[in-house]
Amino acid sequence: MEAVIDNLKSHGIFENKKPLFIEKITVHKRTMELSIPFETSFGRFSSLVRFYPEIIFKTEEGELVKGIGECSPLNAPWYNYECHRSVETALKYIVAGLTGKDIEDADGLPAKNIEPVTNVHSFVTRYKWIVGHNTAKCGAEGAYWNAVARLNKVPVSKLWGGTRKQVETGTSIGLEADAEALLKKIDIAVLKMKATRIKVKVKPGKDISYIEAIRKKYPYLPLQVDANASYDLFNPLHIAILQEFDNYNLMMIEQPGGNDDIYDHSRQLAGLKTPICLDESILHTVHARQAIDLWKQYSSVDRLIINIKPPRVGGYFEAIKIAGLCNDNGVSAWCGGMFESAIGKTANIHFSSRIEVNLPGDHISQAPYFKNDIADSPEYNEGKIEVPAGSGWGLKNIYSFDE
Ligand code: OSB
Ligand code: MG
Repeated sequence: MEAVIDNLKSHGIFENKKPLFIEKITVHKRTMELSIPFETSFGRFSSLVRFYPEIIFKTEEGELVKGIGECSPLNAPWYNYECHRSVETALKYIVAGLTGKDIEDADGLPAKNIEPVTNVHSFVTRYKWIVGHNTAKCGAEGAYWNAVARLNKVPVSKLWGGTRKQVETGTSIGLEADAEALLKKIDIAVLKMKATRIKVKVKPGKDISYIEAIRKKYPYLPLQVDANASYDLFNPLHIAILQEFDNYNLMMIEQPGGNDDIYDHSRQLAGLKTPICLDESILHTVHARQAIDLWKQYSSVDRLIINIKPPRVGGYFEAIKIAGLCNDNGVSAWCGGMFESAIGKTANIHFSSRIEVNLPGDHISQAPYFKNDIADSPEYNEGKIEVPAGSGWGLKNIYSFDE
């Protein structure tokens, strides 16, 4: 398969040509309480730290425009190697790169005579040299797009070639102590939220009996499971469980095997009817292309699904490229979440307005994600969420960053 090209036009993405001078970068930090503590196979958490890179740009005419993005790490390196501590450090390098300064001198103000940025490549190039740290990079790129959209008085989705006015929304439910507790949450998601589909976390020992209980009560519910890398694809007992999932008409099994594995997923599970969804192991377009190649060789493309999370792949342009690649090859794609607060979730919703994102995303929770969110979220109604039409992210109220 050929490499994916970086040409913005061919991906239907707006190319900003106006020189934008970086005036000042400020990174806001905010700790927020989750409304409902969340448990997965890798850990349990009740509060999260979010970073909001804010960039003030100046046009050649002297107009000032502000953009804000979000970085949404977890508290420890559970899901990937990133955590809020690593993001805080990586952001210092990103700010240094963007402002043309050494890390020791990076104060958010630009170096003398530094060139303006124009399109997203010219922006991203300043920190592309940093290996990894995708969650940190995503927040910086978000600030860029937010500013460009506000300058042009259009919603970000328009710059990204998104056409949906609303996107289908599912919900992710964490591990519960027993099937009864899980069913209580399923009831809320089905009856009260009317989520388009439900995803439940599973791990060895908390799997078949839970799914069985759900299916008994809701035989036709669009249902999928997420294992967060908790099964060993070379353990016959684990393989037997994964094969048993085939009896429950699941939409997909998300990342059952190794956190950084693509190859063994493609081969060891080739016999399953249920599609395999990759989350943790797809960090960029090259991984997506390699996964598609492997599924073509050992399985088939209709059994591969990719969960595209902009923070995991280092930004929105990369996410759009992966979505296009999936679509070109008959692979379904959807946008998962990282417990983003309102800015990050809204960015994901704008991304999901692209037609290639063809399965419901994780954009809502049983209760508002946070007790003290940073802004009011877009309107949700019976499984659908509005893609904001206002300029920038289109958020109505962004509250103070001060805690
Ligand atoms: O694996 O999709 C995941 C949350 C944090 C880290 C990883 C994952 C998740 C979720 C929740 O499943 C998604 C959300 O509602 O934001
Ligand atoms: Mg996942």
